Amino acid sequence: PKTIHLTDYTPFGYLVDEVHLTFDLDPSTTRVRSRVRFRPDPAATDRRFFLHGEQLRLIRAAIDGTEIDPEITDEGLTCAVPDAPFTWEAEVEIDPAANTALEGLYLSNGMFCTQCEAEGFRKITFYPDRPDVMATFTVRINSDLPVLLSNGNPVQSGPGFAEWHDPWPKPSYLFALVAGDLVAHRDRFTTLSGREVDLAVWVRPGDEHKCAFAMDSLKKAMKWDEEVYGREYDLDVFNIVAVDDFNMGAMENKGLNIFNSSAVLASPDTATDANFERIEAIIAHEYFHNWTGNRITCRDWFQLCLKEGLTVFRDAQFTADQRGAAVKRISDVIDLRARQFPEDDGPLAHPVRPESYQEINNFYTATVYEKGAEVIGMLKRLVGDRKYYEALDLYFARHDGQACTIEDWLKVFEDVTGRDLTQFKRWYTQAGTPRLKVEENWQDGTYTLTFTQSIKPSAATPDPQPQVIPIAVGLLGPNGDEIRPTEILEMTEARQSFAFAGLAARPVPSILRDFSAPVVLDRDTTNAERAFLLAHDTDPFNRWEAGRMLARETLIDMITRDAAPGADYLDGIRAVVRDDGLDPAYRALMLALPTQSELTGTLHDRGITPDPDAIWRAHETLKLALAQHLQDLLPRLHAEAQVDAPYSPDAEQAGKRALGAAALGLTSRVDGGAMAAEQYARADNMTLQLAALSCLLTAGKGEAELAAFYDQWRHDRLVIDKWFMLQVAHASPDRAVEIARRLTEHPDFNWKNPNRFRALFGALAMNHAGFHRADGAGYALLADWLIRLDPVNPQTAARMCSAFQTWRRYDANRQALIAAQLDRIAAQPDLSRDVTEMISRIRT
Ligand code: DPP
Ligand code: ZN
Repeated sequence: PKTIHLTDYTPFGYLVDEVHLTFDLDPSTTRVRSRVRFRPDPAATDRRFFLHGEQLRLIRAAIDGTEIDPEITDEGLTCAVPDAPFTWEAEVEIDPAANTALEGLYLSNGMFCTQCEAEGFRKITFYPDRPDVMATFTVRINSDLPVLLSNGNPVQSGPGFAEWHDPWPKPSYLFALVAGDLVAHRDRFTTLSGREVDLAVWVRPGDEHKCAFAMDSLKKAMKWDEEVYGREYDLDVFNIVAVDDFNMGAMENKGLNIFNSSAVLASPDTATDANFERIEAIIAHEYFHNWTGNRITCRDWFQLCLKEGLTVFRDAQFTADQRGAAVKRISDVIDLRARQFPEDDGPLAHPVRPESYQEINNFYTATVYEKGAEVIGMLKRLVGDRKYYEALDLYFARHDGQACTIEDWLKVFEDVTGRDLTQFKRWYTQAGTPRLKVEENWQDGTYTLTFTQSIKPSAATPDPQPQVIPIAVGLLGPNGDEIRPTEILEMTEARQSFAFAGLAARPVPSILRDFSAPVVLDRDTTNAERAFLLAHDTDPFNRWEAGRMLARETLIDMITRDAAPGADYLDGIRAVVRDDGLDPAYRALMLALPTQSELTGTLHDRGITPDPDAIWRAHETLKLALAQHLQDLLPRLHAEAQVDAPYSPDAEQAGKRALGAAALGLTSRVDGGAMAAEQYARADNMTLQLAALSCLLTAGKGEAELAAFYDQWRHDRLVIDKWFMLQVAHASPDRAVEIARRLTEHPDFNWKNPNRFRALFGALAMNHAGFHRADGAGYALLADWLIRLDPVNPQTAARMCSAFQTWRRYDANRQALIAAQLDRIAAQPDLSRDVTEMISRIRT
């Protein structure tokens, strides 16, 4: 496959004034007629006329009404065109029913739908399918299906057809079409300036009762974006459609967001609190794209973080406002460490703005999204809130209607603040997680912190240079009082000192408060000091972090020197979780341990080869020790989950249930699952039901409940996904692969459905010791199924390859076993570009 480079960017030679599309829908022979007004772009120099197009059967093409015979390849077509404005017309035939890759126009349960980001529109018709070509679209859909939707506002409709017009110029990746037998959950929203917007969530009949929460989230997001960013909606309608077969979470097509049904459908009996929170966040995310992504889009796909990093940052702000900033921040950092740090630390490392790719679908990564959002958080910390919003106002004013770059984005901050962001830009251009080593000095009332930053060289960034790191620091006195409130130290050198003078006693530092930069902090300290911070830190993030680090060091001592769980950790956690003045959601987070795969990262950093079985055993031992240490408190903590009010997925109730679930998890380690069985029997919502079933499975029980659960929910696809996931996720390491293998033979294992495939194999990859079984059976099973999935759905297959990305951390035996599977995958004939690229990057 060929490699595309950022430096090769050249503008398209033509501007597009308008696009007219007509669809005659048919499952296997859909006709698409296009009429496009092109004109030479006076600013461009390259006048080659190339239209992307893949898997299209050209019926006819014409320029200004004259039929032509273009030169067609696998990738598109070229032909001679006039040196003046002209009208391009084409008619193509496509086969949505055969489209299992779920990219372009495809069928899902009899519903026509589209996914065009990043490069799916070229599977619908011939077009300059690149984000810097923006045009207004008018779409006519001919079909007998009852609901026919496209972007923008409805123009007219009648029996067998509907016409839509989108007045906002957009790139083709934001095109969408939906046709099917759908029902709407409707509402209205009045914007700040009085525009009346008709809102609808479209679902398959039978799912109507699962839309209310998504609708409510949408209205909250619309209001929030007006209040916080001054951004108003700009069409008369906003439609959301739930689709069962979807590669991503959701897609921000202009005025017609298409969602994976898992990211929109929820009712208390079928969705957990975590599902509700995720839905609220994704609805907001896609809605926020209307300004950060759609009105202002990306010049090319290297700039993906321009819209994704910013939109993730915005949805995180929204969730923090809805549900509490500390808990949201902690959850995001847990996620960043679980998904982005391993990526940045391994063979898939790439900058937030990559410089080359073979298949852009492989770059919808945690680095582009989550680290991209962290970079914006740092920028906001460095310039302050007021300047941040001033810069955003300028961004919207200056670039509305444009396709932009990271340079454009940084320039608005430079113009508003007068700062030079040349060095800051390295966050976008260098791969790798900076490591921040801390040294301390105390002398004559002055406390000095010296930081050394370093980034491990990688293929993407062989010679890393120092970055700008905002380090939020506060100081505590010996009695636990805060003696210096948080301030931001702005580190720019490779090694740099910051002094705090006039102190009466040596302070205890609280460094990197609120996780002010996505770095690994490396500081020699004692568990006693961690326990002190766990008891006293005023920064809720760092207080949690102190507990997390205590847990980590406890586990590492258990793994490496067979130590017993220490009192610093057990007593420290006990004091926090018994404090009823603290938010239950926060206390629930305190009870979780660093994940087993996270521990492999720490061990690897310290030059110790991680042993998955030893890590698993330490985890089990520490959970048991914690359960015993907290035994008298657990019934009370568990009782928090029994709220008297009717079920609501709000933060307050969800936090109580999270604490209850954490307590139940520990209790099950000492009562053999008795309390979990009781909760299962009584559960009247999915959160309680699933928590109970998970505990039973972990305790090696729950066979009857598992069968009953299946019978109860066999007709609900999203719940059956959970049923698959649960059994593998909570299997003991020696059984996980066998259970997964057995489940692949289950009649409900519809492996072509991405949610179902991910439920099973995502859970296997997450069952750390199970997946990394010493005989390699886990690797072989996953490889078998990646090979099977690749010809059907390369995008989802490629995504799952990342289960192997940390392979170099393990022992020689496991490395050899994984290498053999990677080589077996790579040797498959006709392997997709997606998987080829992933395997070759991982294998190096
Ligand atoms: N739909 C994906 C997202 O919203 C890609 N744009 O992030
Ligand atoms: Zn997005």
